[in-house]
Amino acid sequence: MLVMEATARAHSNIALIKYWGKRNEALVLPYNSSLSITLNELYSDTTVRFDASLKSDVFMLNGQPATEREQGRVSEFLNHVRQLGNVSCHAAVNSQNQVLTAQGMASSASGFAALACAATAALGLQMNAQSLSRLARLGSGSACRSIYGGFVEWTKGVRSDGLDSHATPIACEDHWDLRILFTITSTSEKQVSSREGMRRTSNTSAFYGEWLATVDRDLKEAKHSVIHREFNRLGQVAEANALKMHATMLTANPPFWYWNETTIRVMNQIQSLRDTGIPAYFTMDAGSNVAVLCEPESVQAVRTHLETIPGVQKVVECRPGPKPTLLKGATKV
Ligand code: 2P0
Repeated sequence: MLVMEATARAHSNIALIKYWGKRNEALVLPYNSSLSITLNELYSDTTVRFDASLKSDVFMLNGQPATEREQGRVSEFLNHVRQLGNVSCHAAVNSQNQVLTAQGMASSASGFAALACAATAALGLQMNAQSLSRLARLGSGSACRSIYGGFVEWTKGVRSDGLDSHATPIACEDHWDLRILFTITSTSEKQVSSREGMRRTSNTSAFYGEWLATVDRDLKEAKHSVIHREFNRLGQVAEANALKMHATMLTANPPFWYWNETTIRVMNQIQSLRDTGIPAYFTMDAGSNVAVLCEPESVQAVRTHLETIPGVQKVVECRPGPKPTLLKGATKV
């Protein structure tokens, strides 16, 4: 009986310039380029076992059978890998997240990046990072950025086949000791998936055109700030870009938002902290949790402050993190 197995760890990422909207849903091709930091403390460990005796794909997430929708997404992704490896057998996928699933903490980014690495390693496929990034993108857009460590850009590309839509590293994780304080305001599942949110926004928001008209400028500013380690410049453009993305949701039809009362309290408090001379900036993805950016010298003060805000459940401190690693190589039995 043929069994091919591998385990990989991939880290999640937080976008400073957001990916929001797809020009091609099937190939997960974005309307705009984006920029992120890979995160050391938030990751997924995924084992993939291709096994000729399996009658269908099986996906276990955090020790539980995944939902039908999640199973479907994983199977669809495995079809791409099977095609690349020219194999037809089913696979058992076992994934453990050190990320809160489906609450704007990009569990799909680390999840699909780890799945791409483990599944291709299990089949012994030789993939360079760029091909892995393109493959991970087919599972979830933000996953293409998690194929690299440190500071990463996802270039949207212009081709209809998506060959030029992949991530590229712009600075390694040791380039800049930034801190990202993940501030958990809720652990319940969000009502509008980011997939549906992007679709609704790009189809109906009058502000979406303005988003697309200004996001390249934001990206250029963010990239310059990362390369030259200009913290206030980076914080300002990241915060403004996040608010602009959320403004497109407020103006969608029907409108929607991911924030809760605590999200807004955290935003207010970060602005007040800045007024007292402590530099810190916020960003939020498609969820109610807030990622607060700060420098090492102020991290303790910012963290202590965040922990006193009513409704804040937990603060997880991250730094720029590494690229994926193969924890266990392919075995053939
Ligand atoms: C990002 N987000 O750049 C943006 C900002 C949410 C807000 O990527 O539909 O799970 O699987 O490609 O990657 C979340 O969306 O979406 C996301 P799909 P994904 O991080």
